Amino acid sequence: MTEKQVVFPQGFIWGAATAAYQIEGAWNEDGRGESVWDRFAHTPGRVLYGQTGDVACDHYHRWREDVALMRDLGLQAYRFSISWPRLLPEGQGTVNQKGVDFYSRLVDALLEAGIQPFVTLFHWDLPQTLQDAGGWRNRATAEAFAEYAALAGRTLGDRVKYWCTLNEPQVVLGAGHEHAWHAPGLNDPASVPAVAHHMMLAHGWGASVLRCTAPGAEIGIALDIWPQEPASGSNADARLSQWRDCLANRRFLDVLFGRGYPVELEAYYRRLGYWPEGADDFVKAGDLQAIAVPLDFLGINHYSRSVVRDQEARDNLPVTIVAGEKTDMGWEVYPNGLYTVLTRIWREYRPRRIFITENGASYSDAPGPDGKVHDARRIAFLRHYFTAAQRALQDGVPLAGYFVWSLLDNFEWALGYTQRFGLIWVDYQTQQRILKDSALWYRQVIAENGL
Ligand code: IFM
Repeated sequence: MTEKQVVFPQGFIWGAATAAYQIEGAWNEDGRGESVWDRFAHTPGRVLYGQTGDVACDHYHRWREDVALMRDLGLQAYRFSISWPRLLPEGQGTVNQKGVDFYSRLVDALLEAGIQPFVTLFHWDLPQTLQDAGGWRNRATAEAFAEYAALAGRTLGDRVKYWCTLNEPQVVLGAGHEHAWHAPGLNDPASVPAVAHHMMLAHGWGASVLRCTAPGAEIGIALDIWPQEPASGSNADARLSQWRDCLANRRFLDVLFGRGYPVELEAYYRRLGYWPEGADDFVKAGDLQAIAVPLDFLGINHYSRSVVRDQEARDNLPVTIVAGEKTDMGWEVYPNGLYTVLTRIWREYRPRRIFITENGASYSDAPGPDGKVHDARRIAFLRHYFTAAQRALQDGVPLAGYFVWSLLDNFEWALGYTQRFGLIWVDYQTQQRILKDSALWYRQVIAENGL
């Protein structure tokens, strides 16, 4: 197929994505409460070079300029997240009207620019007050999330049509509660199954209250799906890849699509004593139904794959292999993985629609002597991933849109500002923005609805 033939269906939505803590800054302005990421980043040794999201891209003050850039690119949609503690400084209870006003103005400006807002409610910045009370280990946090979702629906639901409840719960689980790489910085594997369940419950309850408070809303969740492929044809590698798929992907997909938790997952945690029986079981009557509330779309964040080999079978070799070309994150460039993910999810779960809610690459290309950013590797990356998505469309996958991660270079969590995913370069000293070559190229893709 020649590139010219890579066209997308009419009405396909092209967008870009960001998240509140990664771009907004203004961490303690206008009544915003503290989030777990403020606490984490302010704790020495947690984030590379001690960097924080205190200022980030200063989007809280520069949002008008950023919306103008989006309009200039011809973006049809913009996926951003609401900072929960900006709306509810304590996580529940008193509402911060200035926070509501900020997102309300942003939504109005987007709509005026012809850009559909896609709102994510939870992109990792849990209010610290809720964390102090136990965070996602507590069922009460899911209740607080439902209150927050209702508030967001009541205040923005008249204008925002597309909603994602949670972003990448797997990362909050593994990086945040098991390995302490992310906020809240816990090394508490025993909490993992309850934390996962309470996040799923928050999703289900949040989706249900949005249905009431934002009539006509299209509701989904954004999961990061990493295929776990076996390194060889051996049974040991196959078994390991299936288990890792269960831990990373199926634990969320199965329960969201009404199949309950994978039996092997439950048995594993029960054996470890992490999933109590009887009255102490954190799964209560009605929970699984609440979680499996029908969704309008599934959001898939996809970046790369893991190739795994069984360590016990082959002593001293690393479990995960990364071969071939890599981005600056060390993630393999493997566009076929996107095709595999899309067709597999469609085959096995039949979501009504799918959005690629994130895909992109970190490359550090900086402005050259001509003042421009020639990020040819990002263009090549996106070209190949777009082509893989279009192949999935041709095979019947109901893919409705594509959000490039990210609109702007931003705070890449524990890696601080060392990774640049943006279509737009950000100079963190001056806050100058420069459209990279990839942004100009993306503008053309959007205008032509294809390559
Ligand atoms: O920056 C993150 C984003 O917050 C969630 N998905 C992956 C991106 C790149 O690591």
